Amino acid sequence: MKLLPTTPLEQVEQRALSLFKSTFPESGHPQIIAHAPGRVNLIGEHTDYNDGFVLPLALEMQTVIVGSRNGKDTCRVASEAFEGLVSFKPNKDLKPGDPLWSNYIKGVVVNFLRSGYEVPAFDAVVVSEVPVGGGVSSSASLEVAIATFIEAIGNYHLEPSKKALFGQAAEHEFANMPCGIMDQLISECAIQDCALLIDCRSLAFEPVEVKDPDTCILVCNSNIKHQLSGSEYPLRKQQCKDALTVLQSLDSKITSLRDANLEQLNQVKDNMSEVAYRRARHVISENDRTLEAAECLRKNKYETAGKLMNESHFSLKNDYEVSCKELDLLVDLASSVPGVYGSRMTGGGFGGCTVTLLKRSSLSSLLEKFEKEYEKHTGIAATAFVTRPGSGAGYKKLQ
Ligand code: GAF
Repeated sequence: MKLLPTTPLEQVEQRALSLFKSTFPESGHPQIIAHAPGRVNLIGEHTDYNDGFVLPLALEMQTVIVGSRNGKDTCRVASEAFEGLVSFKPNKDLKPGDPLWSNYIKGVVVNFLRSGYEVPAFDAVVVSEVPVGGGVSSSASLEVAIATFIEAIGNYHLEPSKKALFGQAAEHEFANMPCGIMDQLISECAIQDCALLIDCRSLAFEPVEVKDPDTCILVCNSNIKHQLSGSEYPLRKQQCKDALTVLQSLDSKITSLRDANLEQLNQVKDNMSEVAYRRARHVISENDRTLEAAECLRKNKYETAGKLMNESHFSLKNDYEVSCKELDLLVDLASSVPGVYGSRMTGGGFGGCTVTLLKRSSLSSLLEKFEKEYEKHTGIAATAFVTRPGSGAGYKKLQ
């Protein structure tokens, strides 16, 4: 299996500049070029909306937005990936509609306006290297890229967490996806060569360096597309809430699953459904695993970090039930290759990607294994890329 190449940011920016010129030939040279990355989460899955801990890193793959104020009352946006020009007036009454990709943009615009920021009408183009529907946060990278673009054309300086929250709100209201804050926060705040241990309650984070040259991070796309705005993600949230309500009868200081431990959960086990119990067991144990994994990575203890990743997958598969047979197969295949420390599904689940931590010297054996076995068993070809932790969103003024 060949690895997907990583396109340097400058090349993606060049594509966006050319697209801007061909889409808006009358507009002259654009004023702003903004970018924001996709993400892969090393560990800490389905914990963010339970006030818990996550350990994601930014991909080197980015969404780039190039554009200018247009001095009119209507925004016009084009995307390299989709036909047509989208037009809308930047006002608080904007509603979601077609095409779907433009909702992430409109949703962020509305959130700026509601918070009292003026959004000048703009012409812009979107070019993205982040695979869509691959579970690596293409939508969060678009939200954060447009928030960064608006910050730049408005000459604003927003708290990073505020931009992330605008993106999250856009996702909730304009894409019907009640996500947590992990994807937008890492896209905004990522630090080169580091994963971030994020406390999703306070939104504080600590960098955890991941730059050992002998170790690498492989992201493998099952190429099964998930549709998270379907019923499963909100259902998991509800089941966590059900478990929380029961835990609160034990101790009113428990305001989210993050505050509970397994001993407390076991004390109230008989008062909740078996499903709610397993969902809570995943979240509580995943928080512990995430804190421990961050500590292990800080000390270069990859064997233990990998073991925690394997345990995370097991818990997501059996207790949280968000994996699928294709992801399980990729994890099993990875686990059978010597030199692989650990592997797990990453992101919301039901398809998308796995993340594997391994010795660099074992990379070719792992790729060979995927090549030989995955398509044979699923009828689908997987794709993979190696990533180092990239940096977060940013922009340049061009004139
Ligand atoms: C999706 C969501 F958008 C995140 O907020 C997070 O909940 C993740 O699924 C699961 O950890 O990516």
